[in-house]
Amino acid sequence: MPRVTFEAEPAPLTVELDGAALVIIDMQRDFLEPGGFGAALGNDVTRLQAAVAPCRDVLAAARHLGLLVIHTREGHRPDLSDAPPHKVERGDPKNRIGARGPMGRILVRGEPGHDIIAALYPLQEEPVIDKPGKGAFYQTDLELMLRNRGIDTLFVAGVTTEVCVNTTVREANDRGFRCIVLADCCASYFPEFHEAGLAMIKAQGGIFGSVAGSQPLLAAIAALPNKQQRKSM
Ligand code: TIU
Repeated sequence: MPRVTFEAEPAPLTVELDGAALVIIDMQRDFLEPGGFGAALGNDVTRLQAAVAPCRDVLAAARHLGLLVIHTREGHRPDLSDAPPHKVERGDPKNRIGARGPMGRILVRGEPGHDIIAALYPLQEEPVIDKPGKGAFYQTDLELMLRNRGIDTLFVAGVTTEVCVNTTVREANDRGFRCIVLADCCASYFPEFHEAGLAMIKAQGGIFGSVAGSQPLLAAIAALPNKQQRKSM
């Protein structure tokens, strides 16, 4: 696969696409649609909609290129044996993790609300990581999957910017992965936390990673010669 160069903060980047994957964090009905976990926490879930179209465009480009795409979902086993009691106990008992809502039991694997939204639904061959925590590396086989494929760079998208995206990026950074957070492909229930979440990643020379818009990346991908042209170069 070719390499792309595009604008990013704190500095422009060149990425060998062979060593890169797109990781889409928790674009689940439970966070984006009314009646799920996000709404149960008292949030305005419509705020996350802004990330859907940019994610869809990057996902389409990644699929076209043949880039590894990994989806994650936050949630727990139906018996909640993997849910820390202190996590479950937070919030109104009628509305907490495991309670029954309009999309099934809140944040429970296998329930309609736990699934990924239709617009970004994984293809059969795209791995889906079910994670019990906010970070995608905690108690999952994500790291093994990335190392087995020689991946060292992650394009990160999803929700929410300051919670699962930030936690995952911090985990990835400590494990030696380079993270490029796609700003408009992420969203938060709190616009100010979205901005702060991105600022924290790219500050201090990119202390946790880089932040880029999806447009510069997509433009760089669109400018790539196609396979046939590459062969004759
Ligand atoms: N509440 C909130 O902002 N986020 C989460 O609980 N999980 C994720 O970010 N996926």
